Amino acid sequence: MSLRARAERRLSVAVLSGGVGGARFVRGLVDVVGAAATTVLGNVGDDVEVLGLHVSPDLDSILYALAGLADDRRGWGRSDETWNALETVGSLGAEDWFALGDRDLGLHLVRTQALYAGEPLSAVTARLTEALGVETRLLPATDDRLRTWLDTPAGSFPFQEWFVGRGHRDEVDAVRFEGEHAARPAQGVLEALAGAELILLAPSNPYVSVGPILAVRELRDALARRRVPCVAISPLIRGRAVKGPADRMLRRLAGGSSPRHVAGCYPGLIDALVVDEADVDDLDGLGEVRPIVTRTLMTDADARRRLAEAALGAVPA
Ligand code: FO1
Repeated sequence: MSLRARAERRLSVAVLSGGVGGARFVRGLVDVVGAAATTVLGNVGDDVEVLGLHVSPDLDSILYALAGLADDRRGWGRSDETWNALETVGSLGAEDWFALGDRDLGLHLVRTQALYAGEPLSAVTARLTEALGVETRLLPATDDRLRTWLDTPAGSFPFQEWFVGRGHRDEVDAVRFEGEHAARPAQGVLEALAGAELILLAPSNPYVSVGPILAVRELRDALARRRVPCVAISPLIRGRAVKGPADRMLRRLAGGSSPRHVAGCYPGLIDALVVDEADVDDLDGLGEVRPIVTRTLMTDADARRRLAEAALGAVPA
């Protein structure tokens, strides 16, 4: 079956995704298979409470990307943003290290109020998605509190304190997920995995973006029991991350940053790994994981679509 026919048949896809790279990839995927056929399972391990507001950066990166509201250059937050509220916060001597723009703030206000009133994160997310005209289903991996912590030589930090506050400068000795034992998949997550004809792991950091999603035990078990192909897209090219600390983390925690080290982050969970053309001579040690070689840098909409099509190619005709 050609890629076009596959897309026209609306192959149903579940994609596990972190923020920046994942959001770009999801845009390409939705272009190819359509919004109705796509369910995104988003990371909440880097959620943070700022100035009393609940911020879900990865869900928001995906939401803004699909709504056409994302700031593509910055990679997070909204385009056409202003920072008046943050300036006021700073001038009052309060916490301004985590930059919330004026437009972005509106969304955090609505989400926080709903959570405070007892609405689950998945329900608020569905409402926000609908209000922004996004047809793709976006589900947090869990409605329960799950927070990523990094153990470093300088101490242990919650994700955003390490990532933004300290500019992820500290090497990471271990990644932990507070709340992982109690976290249950959000409503719709297991059904999305069971109904998918293809499961994708977006080109996101395996440790701090996909890792917290897989820390939800029932979700991980469902993935391990899958009857459909699961394909990861490597976020690295020639062992280097396009953005962020994934390469340094892999070298320190896995002993290297080649395709086999990326695949090693997902033992028993993936059938294929999409790698960049530049890595074609570095495919040893993948074992049962089939390499799919293509250009992985998502420079524009065409490149995003081509990458999604390459991953879709893992489904037998
Ligand atoms: N990233 C930064 O590097 N600095 C910031 O001040 C910052 C603020 C911020 C506010 C809202 C939001 O949704 C994301 C924000 N991010 C910021 C991005 C975020 O820290 C990370 O990109 C993700 O958590 C990792 O996927």
